[in-house]
Amino acid sequence: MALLEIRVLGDPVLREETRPVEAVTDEVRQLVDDMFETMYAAKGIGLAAPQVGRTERIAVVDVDGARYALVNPEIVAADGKRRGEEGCLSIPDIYADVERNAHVVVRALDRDGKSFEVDAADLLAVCLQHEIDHLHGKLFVDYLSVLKRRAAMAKWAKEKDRYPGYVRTIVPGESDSEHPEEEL
Ligand code: GNR
Ligand code: NI
Repeated sequence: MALLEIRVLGDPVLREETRPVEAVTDEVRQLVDDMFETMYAAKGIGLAAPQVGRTERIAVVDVDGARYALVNPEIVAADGKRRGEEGCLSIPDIYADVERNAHVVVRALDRDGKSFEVDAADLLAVCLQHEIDHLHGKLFVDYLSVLKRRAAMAKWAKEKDRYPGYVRTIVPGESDSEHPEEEL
């Protein structure tokens, strides 16, 4: 297993369309395992391949113990509306309210290449939509109004200097805030 570097806003890989995985090989399983390790170390509830610089259509999530590796995930049903605060490991310390479907059904392949469906509500549904967006180059800040997006980008303009080369190195055990003094 290995910790992967997380790419932050400004890295073009976050804006790329991913390519479907043709076969769930040992290499794919290795990437899934490394993504889980990286997500846990970063204290995230989800992680998509572009966030670790990869263009395969792969994401992982763990929302309160509901843990899924998702290869080639797609939303097959969606309903309801829900607004909630989102954050992203690729846009550290920026948070904003986003409207999402309250309920989604997602179909994907698991780490054995077997098709499954997850019927999700609440935070798990939000996280799945957030990750699938990543797989299409879309970020939560894209949903903000012009004014809110401008405010978020002004804050990010200061934050981004902490990530030279758009790379964020995760240190296990380190606070998820990049500025621990701000937690006081
Ligand atoms: O850790 C994360 N928390 C989160 C909170 C609300 C909505 C979505 C998320 S996903 C995010 C991890 C991440 O950036 N995944 O791509
Ligand atoms: Ni994200």
